[in-house]
Amino acid sequence: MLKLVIANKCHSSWSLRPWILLKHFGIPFEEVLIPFGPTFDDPEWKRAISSFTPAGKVPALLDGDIKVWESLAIIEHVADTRPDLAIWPSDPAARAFARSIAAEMHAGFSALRNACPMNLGWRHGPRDRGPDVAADVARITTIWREARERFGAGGPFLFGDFTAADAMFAPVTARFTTYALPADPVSAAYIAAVQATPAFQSWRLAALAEPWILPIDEADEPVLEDFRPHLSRSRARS
Ligand SMILES: N[C@@H](CCC(=O)N[C@@H](CS)C(=O)NCC(=O)O)C(=O)O
Repeated sequence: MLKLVIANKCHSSWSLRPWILLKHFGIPFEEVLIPFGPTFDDPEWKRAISSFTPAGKVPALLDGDIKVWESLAIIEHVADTRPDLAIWPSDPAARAFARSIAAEMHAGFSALRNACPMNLGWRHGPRDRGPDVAADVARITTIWREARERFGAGGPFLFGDFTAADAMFAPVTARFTTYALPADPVSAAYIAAVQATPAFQSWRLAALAEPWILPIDEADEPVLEDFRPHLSRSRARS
């Protein structure tokens, strides 16, 4: 059986990408969750994952003796090994668009990723997060609108049915929710559709039950809603 190595569900956005894909498509896998240490470069955490991946980051996939790392490479490996599943759209134009935006996500949007780390545990209010974040948000919502308009007629996702591209953007939808980022109506409906999937819901529930706090991912700003009230946290409360 496939083995997927991930970290904290509340915080590990890259882990969510292949995880939601495998879950959504009903592909059986064993989950190995190795909680982060106090920092991302914690030596004990690095040691714990080093047997699974030479890159020292999660996610990683073990398919028998084959090791795959990098979220997009894992998704491609799964797509290669399961040609019976429509993991990428079948129409060539849709497929090309899907691959391009998945790669754009994998390589980019660092302003948004740095300023608004995924944290499913809290919800913050809207605020000006600077021009670089605004540019990332504008590009992401443009991608979502274009995909929905050109290819999305068959369902609520970017290409109608849920595909690898939706898996790549799933953690981004969480950032829109956590940080109240501005979303036009098409983007807001898309965010809601991703977050309503049983796979996303089950990730979120598990995330909220986690006992771990990751200080470097807790934004230092007022909290509108705390979804993990059982954890005692001192920072960022209004
Ligand atoms: N480009 C990588 C990014 C992986 C990544 O940065 N993962 C984070 C967790 S969400 C990590 O392992 N951080 C530990 C570190 O940077 O040392 C991918 O697509 O898988």
